[in-house]
Amino acid sequence: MSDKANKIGVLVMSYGTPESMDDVEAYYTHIRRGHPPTPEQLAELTERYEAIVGGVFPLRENTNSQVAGLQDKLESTAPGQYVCYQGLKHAKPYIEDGVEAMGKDGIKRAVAIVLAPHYSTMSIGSYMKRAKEKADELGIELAMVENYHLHPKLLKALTERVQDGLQRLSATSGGETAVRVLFSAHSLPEKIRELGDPYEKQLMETSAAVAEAAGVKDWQFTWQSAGRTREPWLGPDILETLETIREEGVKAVLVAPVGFVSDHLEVLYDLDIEAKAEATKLDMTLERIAMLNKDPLYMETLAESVAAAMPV
Ligand code: FEC
Repeated sequence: MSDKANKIGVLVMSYGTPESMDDVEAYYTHIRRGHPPTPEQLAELTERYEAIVGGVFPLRENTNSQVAGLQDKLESTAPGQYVCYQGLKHAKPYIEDGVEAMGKDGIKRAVAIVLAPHYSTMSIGSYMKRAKEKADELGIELAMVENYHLHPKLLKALTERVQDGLQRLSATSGGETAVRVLFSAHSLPEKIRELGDPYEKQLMETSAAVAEAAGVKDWQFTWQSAGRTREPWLGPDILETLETIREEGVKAVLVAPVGFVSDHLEVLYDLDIEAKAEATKLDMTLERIAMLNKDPLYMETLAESVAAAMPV
């Protein structure tokens, strides 16, 4: 039995990203629940990864450093009590691998948390289902952090970023005053509404709280990164929103993707390349808030949420 056996395991879950360009097809196939992408779909995704930072996968490094940061934070607040394991939704180490590693170390009690603040049955809910199934199989008691979208330290970190972003936007837009803040998150299929899913409500709550704390009056919420499937996804998409608000006279935009916590494809491509190009076409200035990555306030949000779900 390892020296970890008496500690509380912390399963830190994240979306996952390919390990190399050779891995993109397997990754995409996993996202598509075992259905390989068409050659065109694969080429399109490969191009997006190539466009961000020349085929690097920043989400892997960022997830690694968030897991290490959470371990450090837990160690400083409750020395020797918690040990973190990583489990990814669509890449190795998978969620089940993380739970299995806890089992091998003799862990009996654990907490699961996702590196995404808002609950949807299609996001956090599906991570939790897989973690719980494996934990039950191995006889591990598993507590869950289902969301932390209104944690005061998360709100503070986001508020600071909106304030910084507005200053940057003022400089790049030459002091433009027709400014709007667009809060955004990953779209999901519209059918989540029929299921009474809390995702939209939680996103609106985070956006409203941050806008208020940052003193922002002119803001709205918009979706981004909708999947390429035939079913309807929640909208309007940010590209459509940019066009609408330009018609309303808005000339400068700060995007605050509060549904995400790291620099990754959906931010570095969908916002920094695609949305920025659309803004330029519409003769608008667009800036984005810095992502949380390993922000100490975010690490504290995670550590406090873990400790509240399973105190020592
Ligand atoms: O940087 C990277 O390599 C990965 C970036 C990445 C993040 C991410 C987060 C979320 N997704 C969510 C939902 C869906 C649904 C589908 C879907 C599809 C993709 C594809 C890629 C992708 N997602 Fe993602 N997502 C990231 C990347 N996502 C690539 C496939 C190609 C495409 O459609 O663009 C549709 C498939 C399905 O039906 O399952 C739904 C949600 C999040 C935010 C919460 C979280 O992080 O878990 C929700 C990061």
